[in-house]
This record gives sequence, C-alpha cells and structure tokens, in this order.
Amino acid sequence: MAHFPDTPGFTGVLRPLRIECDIHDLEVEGEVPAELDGTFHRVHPDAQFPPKFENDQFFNGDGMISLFHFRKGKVDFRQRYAQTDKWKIEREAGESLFGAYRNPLTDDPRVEGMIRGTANTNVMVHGGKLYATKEDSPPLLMDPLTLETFGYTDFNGKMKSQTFGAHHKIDPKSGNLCNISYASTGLLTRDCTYLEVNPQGELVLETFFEVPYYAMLHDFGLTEDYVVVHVVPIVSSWDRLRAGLPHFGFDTKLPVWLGVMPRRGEGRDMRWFKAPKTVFASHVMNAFNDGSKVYFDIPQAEGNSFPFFPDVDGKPFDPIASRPYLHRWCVDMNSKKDEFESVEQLSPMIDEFPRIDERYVSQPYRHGWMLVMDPDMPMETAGSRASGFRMNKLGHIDHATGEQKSWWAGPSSMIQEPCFVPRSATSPEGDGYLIALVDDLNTNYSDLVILEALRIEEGPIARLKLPFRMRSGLHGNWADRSKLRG
Ligand code: V55
Ligand code: FE
Repeated sequence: MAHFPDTPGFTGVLRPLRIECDIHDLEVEGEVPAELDGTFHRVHPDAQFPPKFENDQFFNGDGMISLFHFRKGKVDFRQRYAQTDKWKIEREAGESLFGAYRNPLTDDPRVEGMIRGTANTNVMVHGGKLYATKEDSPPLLMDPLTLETFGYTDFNGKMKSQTFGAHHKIDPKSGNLCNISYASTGLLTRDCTYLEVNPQGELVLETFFEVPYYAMLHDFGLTEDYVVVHVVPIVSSWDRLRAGLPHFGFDTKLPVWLGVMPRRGEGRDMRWFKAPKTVFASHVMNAFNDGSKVYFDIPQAEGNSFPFFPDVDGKPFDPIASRPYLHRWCVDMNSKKDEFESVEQLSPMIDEFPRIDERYVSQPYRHGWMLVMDPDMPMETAGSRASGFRMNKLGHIDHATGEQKSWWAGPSSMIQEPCFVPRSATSPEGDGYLIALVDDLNTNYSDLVILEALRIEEGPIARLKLPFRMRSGLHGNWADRSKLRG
C-alpha cells in the first residue's frame, strides 16, 4: 500500500505523479511550427514507492523522464521512469530500500554498495544516446525515443570518477560533451574531475582536481580556453550523515571560490580566486573568456536558496535573502592576486534556471532566458516549487543592449525551466523558439508552451496540452532529429 507522507513535499503541488504513458498526437492550441523537428526531454523526481522517511527531500525522488517528440507540426508524448539500479531492485522488492538523500547510512542492508543514483536531474542526447544524470552517480544511458533504459556506463572502464555531474554541456566547436564530477573517489571526498566525451560516446579526457572543501558542485562554466568551477559552501560531513541531518547544509563562514583551469591543462593547473563575500549561487547561464579575463554569468543570492539544506549554525532561513539575481563575475588569469576583478548585477528580476542559445556555450553571447519570480503579480492559487519560489514569468535579457523583457503566465500558473530551440542550424543567435512547461495550479493541467524566443513578451504562439499537471521538474534539453542517431 502506497502511503506517501502527508507533508508539503508529497501533497498539493508536490503530490507524486508516477505516470508512465504514451499520448499520440498531443492536443494543441495554435500551430506548432513545422521546423521544430526533434525531441525535447525533461525530468522530474517522482518517488516510485513511499520514501523510507517522512521528511524525504524533493531531490531524492526517482527520475521520471518526459519526451515531447516533434515532427511535421505534430507532437507525441511519452513518459517513463529511468530504470536505475535503485529503481529495479526496489521494483522487485515492492518498497523503498534506499534511505535518505545522499546518506547510505540510512539504507536497507540489501542494497549495500549499490549505485544510489536516481537519474533525476538532467537529460541530454549525445551520440545518439540519452544521458540521464544525477551528480552522485555515473550517467544512465537510455534510448532517446523509446526511453528504454540501457544502464549505467563507465565508458568501458575508462572513467575513473564514480560520479558524473548533471550540467553537462556540448562544446559547440568539438561537439564533445563536457562535464565535471565531484565526490569522484567516494562520498564526501574533495576529489573532482573534468571530463569530455566525444560524439562517438568515447571518454577522451578526464583530469582530477581537488576543491578547497567538499561542497555541492552542481554546475560549472566552460569557456573557449578554461573550465570554471564555483565552490559555494553547500557542505557536508560524515558527522552530519551519522547525525541523520540533511546531507547538505549552508555554511556562511566559508568563502566562495572560483576555480579556473586551462581546458587543455591538468587538474593541478587549477587556480583559485576568492569571492568578495559569501553568497549562494547554483546554475550558470554561460561563461566566456577574452584573453586572460574570464566572465561567469550566474544568478546570485545574498543568502541560502535551499530551505531544505539549512544553515549549519542554525540561522533561520531568510526567504528575501534567498532570492537570486543574475550577476557577472570576472577574474583575470594574469592577475597576481587571488581576488575577483569584479561582480556586477545584470538583472533586477528575481531569476534562476538560466538558459541560452546553446550553440554559444563557452563563447561571448548576447541572449539569455530564465525563470522569473515576480512577487508583485497576483497569485490566485497556493503552491510553489520545493524551494518556495513561485516562478510566474519567463525572462529574456539582451546582454548587448541591456534590454530585459518578460512574459507573465497568469495568476494560477507556475513555469518550469525553459529551453531554447534554434529556428534552423544556421539561424542567428536567439532566432528560434523558447519552450517551457506551464503548470496551472487551478485547472491542474500543464501545457508545453512555445514562444518566439526574441519576442517572449507576446506570449505563446502554441500550447501543447497535457491531460494532467506535470510534477515540478529540473532540467531538459532539445535534440535536433539529426542528433537522435549515434
Ligand atoms: C540539485 C538537484 C538535485 C541534486 C542536487 O540544484 C542539486 C539542484 C534533483 O537533484 O541532487
Ligand atoms: Fe540543476
């Protein structure tokens, strides 16, 4: 019997969904542009069985993968669980065997030593395979169209790291998938790697580096010449795990570091720059370098943005300080000091989940999009993401002019991370569509909306209508049809 906890994490907006289904030819309002030819995959955490602990974290749920398959103006929908090793053994047992988020001390002895991954954070097609990722484990490979799970890969034994980050990016020049890993030699270790996987799916580079302290390395920046890693004090320790505390806590006593390593260098070449103050920052919009100057664009908050990873010294969560705003950090590799050159606020909007035209990853770029929370707009329904944010707008920033635009989804709506799709392979930067799931908390339906990416303020040109409300998710990516085969 599936008795889920009667807590905010499993009721209301965050009620488990657990729907695996196929919908042929989704109902549409408006016209789906016929040049949209390919797939949009996205993922949300969705516990297969009631968790072992009432206070289970949103981030601990099993990965549920959604696929929107676009072809000739029609869209088919498919949704399947990522069949991780965890998912399989629990399905067999008929109950949860793995315990708390990133705490193996709480697991059933039957699963000792098994890979704990849930594949619940990101999905991206590379070399004809779907990579479903969670930063505590290796990548899970799946079929991009059937969503059949093939299993974890260590790239024929070549990958030394035990983990593989969830914010992999495709280098537009080499076509390589670039990524970082942390806790690479075991839980809570300071060992990290930078790695590249070529379009044939072969691991072609892996180099180790060490962070100043163990922390959640959730994302990173890639530039033409450098790998850029932000270390923010979302920390942990064996003491925390033994005490049964949430894996991570926020430690304002520790500095924020920005590590910069030459792309074609070794991990030991990593240089560390200290931020002017301790802030919270997670997702990177983009990074690029102009000679020795490295620019790193990231939503930054004055205080912790994760209420479920509380302050290690017991300071109360501050919802106002938790609000992130896009900033630009700059460091200079020619500088003799270990300090930042500058930190500049780029947007007045409360924003997170930044995206770009990914053909410009690592390059100077003009356009960025993000989820925005505008607390001044009317909200007719209760509910928010697990973070407490109620993302009710899509935002666009033009870095060339500074101009910023937004589209409000309405008083009962909450938006999930958008994704940019170029109009064609050769169209100029930003010329294309922005797609995003919009959850209506009043009707309890979700639509995948399609907007003109450079005119988002005009609102959707089409809405693909799901017959249910999608669970709040993490990340997703577009793949052009030419990328679906290896
Ligand atoms: C995040 C999400 C995770 C995780 C660590 O910031 C960080 C997002 C969905 O799981 O394990
Ligand atoms: Fe993320």
